[in-house]
Amino acid sequence: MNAPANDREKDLMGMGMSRLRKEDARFIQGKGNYVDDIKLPDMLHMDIVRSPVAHARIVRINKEAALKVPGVIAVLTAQDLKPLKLHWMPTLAGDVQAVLADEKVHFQMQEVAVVIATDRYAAADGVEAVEVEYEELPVVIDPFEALKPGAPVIREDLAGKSAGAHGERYHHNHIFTWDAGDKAATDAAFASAPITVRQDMHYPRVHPCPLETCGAVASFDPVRGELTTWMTSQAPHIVRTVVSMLSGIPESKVRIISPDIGGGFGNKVGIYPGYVCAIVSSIVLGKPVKWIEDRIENLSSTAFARDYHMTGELAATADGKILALRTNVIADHGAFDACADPTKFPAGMFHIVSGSYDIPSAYCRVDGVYTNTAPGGVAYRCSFRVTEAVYLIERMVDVLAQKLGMDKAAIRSKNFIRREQFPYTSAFGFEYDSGDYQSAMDKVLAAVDYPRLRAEQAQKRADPACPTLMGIGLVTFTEVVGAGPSKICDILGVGMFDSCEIRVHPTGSAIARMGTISQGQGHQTTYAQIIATELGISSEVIQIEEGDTSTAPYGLGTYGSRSTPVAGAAIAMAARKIHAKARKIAAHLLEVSEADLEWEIDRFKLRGNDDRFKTMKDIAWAAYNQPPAGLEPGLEAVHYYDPPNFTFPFGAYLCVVDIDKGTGETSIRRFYALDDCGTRINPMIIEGQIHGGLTEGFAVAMGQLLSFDKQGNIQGNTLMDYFLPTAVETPKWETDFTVTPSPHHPLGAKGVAESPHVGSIPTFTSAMVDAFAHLGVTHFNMPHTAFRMWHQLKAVGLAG
Ligand code: MCN
Ligand code: CUN
Repeated sequence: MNAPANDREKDLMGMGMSRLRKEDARFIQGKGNYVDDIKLPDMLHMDIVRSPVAHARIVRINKEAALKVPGVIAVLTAQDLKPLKLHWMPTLAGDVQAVLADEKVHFQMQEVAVVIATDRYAAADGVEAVEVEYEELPVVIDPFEALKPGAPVIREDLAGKSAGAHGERYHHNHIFTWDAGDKAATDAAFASAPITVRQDMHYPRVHPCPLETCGAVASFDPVRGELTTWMTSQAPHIVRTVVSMLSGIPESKVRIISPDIGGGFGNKVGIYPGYVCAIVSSIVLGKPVKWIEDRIENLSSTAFARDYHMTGELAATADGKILALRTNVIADHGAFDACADPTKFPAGMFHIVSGSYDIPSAYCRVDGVYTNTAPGGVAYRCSFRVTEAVYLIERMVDVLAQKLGMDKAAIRSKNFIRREQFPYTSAFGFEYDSGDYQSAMDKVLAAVDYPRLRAEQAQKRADPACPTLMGIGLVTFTEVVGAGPSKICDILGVGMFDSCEIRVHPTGSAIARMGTISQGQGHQTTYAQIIATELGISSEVIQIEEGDTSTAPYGLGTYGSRSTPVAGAAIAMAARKIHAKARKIAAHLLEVSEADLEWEIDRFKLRGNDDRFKTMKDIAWAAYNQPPAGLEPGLEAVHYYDPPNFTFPFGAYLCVVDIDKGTGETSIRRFYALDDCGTRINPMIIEGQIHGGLTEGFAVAMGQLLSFDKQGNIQGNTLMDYFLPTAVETPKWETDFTVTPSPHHPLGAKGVAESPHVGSIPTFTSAMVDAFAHLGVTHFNMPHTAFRMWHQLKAVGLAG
């Protein structure tokens, strides 16, 4: 009981400790519980008929042959959903999307009909037997073509609508125009600036490609009128709200459960037709219905990421001080605007595009466009278009440095927001909470001996016999995560707060429930660490439960690295409510006044007296047994936390590449990543998140791509083509950190999970382009595959 403070602290396994992952015990023994592990009595299986063409009228659908397939129970089309008014559904972006194609298909692999059968194989045979006659229409896959006057009309359902959810539409394939910043001031700064640079770039269409695809098991109980659905959702509560609104079933009778999720990465934020069809099928047939998509379906039809055609411009003085930033984006959103952004921000947080730099004037504009491609535009390990924004500004700073003949590090130093300028309001109105960019970059440059690397590069450039081109990439990024303050961030009107409920049991263990849901981030481990430190209860006896709308308080889910900034704060605040009550109980038990008590690790003690104390365990027992007069029994609390601001994690990354002059093969010689996420809850988990994010960044920069041919056939939608790096291809990562706490977060913590992805992608491009910088190259687009590099080498007269 009276062990030394050091030992007691260690026993808690609280914040700051590299506690091993609690969830690994089940994952590494194959004991996880994923949606496809859910098996209910009498469960039916659903499979989806998808369009082979990208744009066509549906002339006829014949179900007869399918209904004769043994085991097939039903075939549903848009015609069957019409009487229920469920053939179209609202998207998170304020558009509508066909649940099943209604008279027309808009992209290849669009959902046309569903087949429900007694087993998965019969359902698939049924899908083969459904006959659909299509009358093909002209296809548009290029957003620039889509905006031309005579372009085919993609969304006939919107004919004549000159306004959408985000204002005016100036063309039948135009979705919205969104802008931020001060256009007049920015234009004026450009008109009088001594130096300007401009660069077009395409951030290609990629896909998060989680190992587990999307799926659901819907179970409607016609007797009780209750709907329970297990599904792969990063945001189960908002799904419950939407399902209730669409189906008319009271929200109290809808239960959404996200069990273990095999990776989300943004792919599992949206609401897909498959989920809706599984639910409708269960309601119609009165039996549980399971739908699990396959890999090709996942890559072809669920939310892609990016596909931003960006133009960046910087205005500067001759010695490299940036005066203004201007960007213009044409954003391909596919056939339905199904982006998952806070409702008021159709381009997400793209206006973080001024980055880590003190830029006096800035303006950005984004135009969303429909094409005959799959809907999406979700983030992929990125807080709502932050990846695109960081890519743009970091590329532009490099382009400017090149034009001025300045070093990449020097130009960044010259333009950094300095430590003493925080809190700093950007030209776009974001209030950056804290940062120290110069110290972060200096630490990285010293760690890799930057001057020596530059000397080596100069030597290699001077030697024509050198078989490789050496490139050095440097990026100093700022993210915006933790959406978000409810006053500006909502999803379909629900504010983006988050929540936590903690219940301490009589014997001093506890259970806590949150409105977030882990997809691999280790919340069961790290959330318990926060509570352990706040309450003095060992994290080993704190159970964490997420993802069940019937038990957890309402929360907005896990994406945009918001769990630590928002739910993490809710956890600390709920624990502090319990702490305050515990203090009252301790005072009562020790018969002293509350003011005479001090808190030490796991106990309240009489100030300065190590022998008179009550541990949290003693207090928990007393709470259920002899609470002071006037105090309710029990020891629990709920807290809903609405953050006052976002958090702004940052980092400095450096990459060294060697490109074979003959083949274009690239080797990542070194990758050094320094991250600052404020207070660190679990350093080991942070490191794991950073390794994962860097690996996904490597995948995007070096190989991932979804593209379309002229007929709208999707390319790259199998794992034969889509690049998922294994341990063989993945470089060795070196990680480092600084700690600049967030002043407004109760723990000083910022999010971290997406930083390595956001920061690494432009670092790879920076390094690849740097290898060619002495040959006059300023930019080329991703992915930097060997084949594309070989073309690049040829373009500058190398590679034979
Ligand atoms: N953490 C910490 N100290 C901090 C910040 C975070 O110890 N200062 C810990 C947290 O306690 C948590 C983890 O790091 O266990 C990530 O926290 P955070 O940065 O708050 O991000 P979220 O938990 O909200 O995770 C979401 C984020 C997103 S949006 C994507 S995309 C992504 C990512 O997480 N998807 C992932 N990492 C993933 N990792 C896995 N394995 N699988 C996914 O699908
Ligand atoms: Cu940003 S992809 Mo994550 O938000 O689920």
